[in-house]
Amino acid sequence: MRKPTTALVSCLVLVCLLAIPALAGTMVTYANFPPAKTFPAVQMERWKTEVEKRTGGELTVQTFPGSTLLGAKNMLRGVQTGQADIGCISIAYYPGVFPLMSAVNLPVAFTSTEAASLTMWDLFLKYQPKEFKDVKVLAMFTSAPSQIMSKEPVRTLADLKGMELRASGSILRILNGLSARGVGMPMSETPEALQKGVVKGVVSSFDVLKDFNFAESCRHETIVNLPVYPFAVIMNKARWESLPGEVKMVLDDLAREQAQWTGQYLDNHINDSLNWSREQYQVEVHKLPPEEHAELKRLGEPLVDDWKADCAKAGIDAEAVLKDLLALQAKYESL
Ligand code: DTR
Repeated sequence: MRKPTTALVSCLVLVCLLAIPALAGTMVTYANFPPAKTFPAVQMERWKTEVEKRTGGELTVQTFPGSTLLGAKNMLRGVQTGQADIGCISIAYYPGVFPLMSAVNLPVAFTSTEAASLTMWDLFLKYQPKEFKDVKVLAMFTSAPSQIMSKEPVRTLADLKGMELRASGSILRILNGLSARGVGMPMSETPEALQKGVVKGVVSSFDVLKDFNFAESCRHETIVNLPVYPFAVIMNKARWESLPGEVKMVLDDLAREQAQWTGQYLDNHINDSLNWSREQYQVEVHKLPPEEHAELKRLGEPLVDDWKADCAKAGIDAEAVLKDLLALQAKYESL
């Protein structure tokens, strides 16, 4: 029998080596801007676990929380250009870029994150907005309703006068209407701004009291039920197209469940965070006089008009979107 030539053996070895990565499946990177403890990063880890399990390891996900791969403001561009395969964006940090889905940031008084997140997902599915045409959307979810967390007590709206508060999106405008001083910045820059005294408080959902330890400096919490913030998990389009069909199916099937899971997680976590802050730092929770809630509502109204004007410019039927948003909110909040 003839012995195999050295060239043939080398060829076989090369073929085997090239086959190993194919057998090991595909690895994708997933960037996130806030730290690992916060809810956008917690949902990212849950998504990774489920994806790896459901694809039998065919897709593995390498996660980068805390702006270690991309930060809050370069996330969108970074995913579009392939610096990361997947990224989590806060829609409110990109004014004017996502007119349709910004509807979810309007002052419509969501009381549940689960309901807000499912509403957002259904709205996205129905309208397939072209503002996301350059990326693949893998998941959507929202923050919980936004509240005031401050160093000094805010017992009535008059206490807000001149107070520098960190916010973003539609809430900035509401604050300015109240003669507070809204300072816009992503959540990932807020710990430093609070520590340096650039801001005297934060408007966000109560999860941040524990997850960023804001309860230590913000001992006063005021319930104002301002808007939720919408988030989207997006993937580089070409990278998405390169995935095997069965992997794509697993990711698509997971999307709605991920919205619901994240909403439920955050609804529970809000209570946990508030209880922890009471025990740890004896924070006080204030309620505004009832008539001041009506004032907050009045201040939110022009935002809806502005949003409608943005939609008109982008050729979006704002009335139809708002009608659907309110119907979905009513449906999910009554479950
Ligand atoms: N309130 C929004 C969203 C938000 C709420 N909790 C966190 C934690 C980490 C990042 C963002 C958020 C905001 O202020 O950006």
